[in-house]
Amino acid sequence: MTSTHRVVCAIDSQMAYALGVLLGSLKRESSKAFRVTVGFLEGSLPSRDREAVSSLAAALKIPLVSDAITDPHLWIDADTVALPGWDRIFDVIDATSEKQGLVVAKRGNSPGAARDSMLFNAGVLGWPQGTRRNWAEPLRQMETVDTQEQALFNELYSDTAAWVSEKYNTLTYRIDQLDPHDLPSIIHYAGAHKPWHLGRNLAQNCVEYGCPWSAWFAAEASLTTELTAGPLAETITALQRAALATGHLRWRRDHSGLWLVKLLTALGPGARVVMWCLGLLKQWVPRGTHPLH
Ligand SMILES: [Mn+2]
Repeated sequence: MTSTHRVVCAIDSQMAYALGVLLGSLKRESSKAFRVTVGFLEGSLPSRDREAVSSLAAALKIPLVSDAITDPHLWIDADTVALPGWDRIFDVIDATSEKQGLVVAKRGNSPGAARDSMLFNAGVLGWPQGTRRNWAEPLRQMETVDTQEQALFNELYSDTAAWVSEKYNTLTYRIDQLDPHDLPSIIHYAGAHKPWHLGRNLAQNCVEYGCPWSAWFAAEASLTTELTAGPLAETITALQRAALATGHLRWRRDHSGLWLVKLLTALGPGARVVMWCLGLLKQWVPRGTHPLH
């Protein structure tokens, strides 16, 4: 049994602000103390961002650590938000054996899940006590895919893993299919377009409709209310502005949401008219995949 929960994630400069909002939500909704390890590739996180993340963590009273990880921990993508009950997953991690190797969340049988053959999404992973399986050789033998580490973990662990409810890694397009009496504890904004790409003057529809992005905007509002009174106000504003400009546009179908969000944000005040027109079509568009509702 671990005394302090451990959470691990990795970011580059594109995800610095997202991590700030996630840290705030983890802290607010935690039931006991935890520490966070943030990984980054050499050269991918300027010292300005490293300092910003460190000062945010310090202000939130979250210990940041950076040593090699041998003890049980929760891996979490920075494009997630924590909601009440998120740290109950540690009960399962503590009860999972080295033989099982990994704790993963179920994926629903939605059309979205059929996009690839992977049994679990790697955005939230519970690593139990014990040594990890050798990944170098399997990785060499695998064909190259878009989400390589996800394919690798599926290959290595899906036969033995301990499974938890989808509520610990709720992909946004699944929101409509969930049990309203068993709400998500972690929402994962997988996909190219993210809540922080949307100009906040356009967030209103989404918040009123209670779309999955509204949970992220609520976490952002809590963080800024909590921290902008102090010396971090400028840091947060700078991170927020930088985050708005992140995201690489590509000519691919799964980037259509990002194109829409970028276009609306660039339009400024005129975007409201466009959104009203597009809103007429929204009953045919699944929730959680765009800012229209
Ligand atoms: Mn992700």
